[in-house]
Amino acid sequence: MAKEFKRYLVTSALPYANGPVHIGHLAGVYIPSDIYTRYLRLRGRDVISVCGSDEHGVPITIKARKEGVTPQQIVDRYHALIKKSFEGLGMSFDIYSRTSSKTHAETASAFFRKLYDEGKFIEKTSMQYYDEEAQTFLADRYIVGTCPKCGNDRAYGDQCEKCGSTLSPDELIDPHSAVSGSVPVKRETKHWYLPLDRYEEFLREWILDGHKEWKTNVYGQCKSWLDGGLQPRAVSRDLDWGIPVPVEGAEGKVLYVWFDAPIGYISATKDLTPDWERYWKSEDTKMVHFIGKDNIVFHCIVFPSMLKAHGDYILPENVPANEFLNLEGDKISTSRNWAVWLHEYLEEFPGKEDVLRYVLCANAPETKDNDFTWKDFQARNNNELVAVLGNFVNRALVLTQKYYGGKVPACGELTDYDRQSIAEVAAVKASLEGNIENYRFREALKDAMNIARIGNKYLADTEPWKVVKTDPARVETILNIALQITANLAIALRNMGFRVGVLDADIYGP
Ligand code: B3M
Ligand code: ZN
Repeated sequence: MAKEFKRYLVTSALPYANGPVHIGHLAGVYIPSDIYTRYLRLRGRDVISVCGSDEHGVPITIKARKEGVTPQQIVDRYHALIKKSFEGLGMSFDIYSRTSSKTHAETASAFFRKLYDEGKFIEKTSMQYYDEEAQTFLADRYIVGTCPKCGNDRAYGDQCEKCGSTLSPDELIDPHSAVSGSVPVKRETKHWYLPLDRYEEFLREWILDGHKEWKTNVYGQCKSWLDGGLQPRAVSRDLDWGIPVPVEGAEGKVLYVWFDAPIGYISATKDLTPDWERYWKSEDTKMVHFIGKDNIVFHCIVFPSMLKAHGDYILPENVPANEFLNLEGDKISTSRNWAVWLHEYLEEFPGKEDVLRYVLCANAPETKDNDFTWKDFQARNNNELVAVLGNFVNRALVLTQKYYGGKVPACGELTDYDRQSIAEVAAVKASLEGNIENYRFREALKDAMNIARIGNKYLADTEPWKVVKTDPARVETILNIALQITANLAIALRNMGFRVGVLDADIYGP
């Protein structure tokens, strides 16, 4: 039997504050998490949704260097831009925090320190690439070269964006510095590693045996990581931007961004409420991480191992990661400026936030990569939102206005057909709820639209505009039912985060 939870903690991947948010982020992470959270709130459940900017890591320092500004200036700029555009879209996070906050530095340091004091890390000295010209170690994206797997000559020291492989700097062919372009030398440096191999058994049991219900793309990636065998992972870097490693003799070293970023979920909760422990330290909390597929290993393998090592916190109950959204058949790319940026959309289509939400949810890459096209955007707007949803609501409201001056007419005796239509709506509502609870948001949106389809069919079949001439009393009942269907539709779409202004009532009750 499924476990009953008393409260929910919803997290959404923290966007890097080195660029604006685009439709790929929205379809993959933020629209689904917002629908899930809004639905739980409408049901009267105890739920909080946390997010914030991820303000550390090499992509930020590289951008700052390129522009000749400080990393702090970069993150201040993009944190403000991202926060504002999320608000513009109507995202309903309970807090949108940032990892450069004081709370976060304290929380991440304390987390590291506890693991350090309890001997949960390995200390290792190794030879790493060093740029003699720029006098800096070359962590992650500071080193570029040719990918050994696909031959892409712009692969990074941590990842090849072309083929998606995770890499280590030593695997790169013809490595050179992204800072000065020079060929790096090797220098000795000490770092702390989380020995993931020690958590393999726990992870196998917890995920492979215990969470067979996870989405197949997520479960499959976890299985292949675990079957491949886990290695110790460095949790520190030689950089001057980040949270200083809180131990003696660690000058010039900071926490690896993927060590501190997920702890950001904890710090954000702390900033939201003094009652944060109720969410993080109770088995009655259902924690759900919304992420994109490139973040699966960090949320399913690395962060849970950190949480397990720490011991005070709960583990996620589900990690419903989505695949990627392409744009007009081509991979979305920040560096090639191939994207629809949220802040630009909001400027160009004022008042059309719901259209974007609708299209991105209807076409969300839930089980495979998907494509966004402007043609499809237009078609869905005209053939679905206008022709199905708008048409029904408009007819129900216009007729009510015309015959009853805008007042809801009384419901008289019901025909079998009335009862059948009402029952259909109830069945769709139940299906919609099940779909949201199980992270099938596209299906849930189809359910919501089916309520409008039932409404359109109901009006077409009952023909109130004709019946009004012969049996006006019957029309009262017909429009009463049409308005009930409209109300159900409004609520269903509220779950989707649409700003329908029809109803604000709490339809589900506690
Ligand atoms: N900033 C990576 C990304 O945007 C990263 C997510 C952190 S979640 C803790 O893909
Ligand atoms: Zn590659």
